[in-house]
Amino acid sequence: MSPTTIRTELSDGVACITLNRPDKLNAFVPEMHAELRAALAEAGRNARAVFLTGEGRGFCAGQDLGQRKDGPPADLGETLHTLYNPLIRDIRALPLPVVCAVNGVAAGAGMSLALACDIAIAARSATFLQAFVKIGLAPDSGSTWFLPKLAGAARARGLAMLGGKITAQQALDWGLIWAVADDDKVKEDGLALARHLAAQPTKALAAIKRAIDAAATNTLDAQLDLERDAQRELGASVDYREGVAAFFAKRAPKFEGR
Ligand code: LHQ
Repeated sequence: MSPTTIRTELSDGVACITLNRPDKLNAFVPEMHAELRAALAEAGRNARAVFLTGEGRGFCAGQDLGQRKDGPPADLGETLHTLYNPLIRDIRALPLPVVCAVNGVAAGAGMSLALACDIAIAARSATFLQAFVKIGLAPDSGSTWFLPKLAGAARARGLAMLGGKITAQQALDWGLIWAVADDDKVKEDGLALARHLAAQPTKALAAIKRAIDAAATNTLDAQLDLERDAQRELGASVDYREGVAAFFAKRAPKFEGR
């Protein structure tokens, strides 16, 4: 059955995923979680990079609050446990680079989603906000982990406690994202980055992703061991052989992701 809350397309080794609830600034509903996770799993089988963006003027406004305003209070811990946390874990565990083009506002868990991606590029007019505190919540979906690591504790506290918007340029200056692009170029540029990555040594990219994540909690000793083990594996890869051969032949390498 085709998805209803996202659009997907596979081209040039890139799984392109577009969040597609533009009227709600692509806010999350359970179907979107399920469809997004299925698309990531599919990418893991068929693609060499993922490109994620939003339809319309927003990237993602976090949880769809319309689903939360009536009825008895939901167990939000359960929502995180069953929907958001698995999604963030899937992104980090996927052995492929995930590039996101933040085409507009990224709020609440929508901002967490952008932070969870490997490379985030944002439209000049995009904004980022930790909207949680404005509705009586604390940041989730990894934001309390990503923010202090990327931007430092002072900025993390300010963003989370004040809940104010920052611009794409500020997000760049604070180390939250990789680049800013003109609004009409952000998707094109993001897709070009994803296409570039899809033609790179996929196993090496996966090892880089794993190693940088592990560095967040490892000692230097443990990290040196991890680097040794990863390099041992990569040294036996087809792409390493190709990379070295291409270097000496003074030609561009043709990496196969093996
Ligand atoms: C929305 C939403 C939205 C529904 C805009 N829901 N309709 C996890 C565990 C479980 C539960 C709780 O949450 C979490 C994680 C979270 O993500 S908590 C944080 C949830 N998100 C927010 O609090 C953000 C709420 N949205 C906003 O503050 C603003 O909409 C932002 C700053 C994102 C954009 O502002 P504007 O550009 O001024 O747009 P707008 O407010 O006019 O929104 C456009 C439409 O989208 C509007 O609908 P309408 O029918 O009036 O045109 C909004 O109601 C709708 N929308 N966010 N999260």
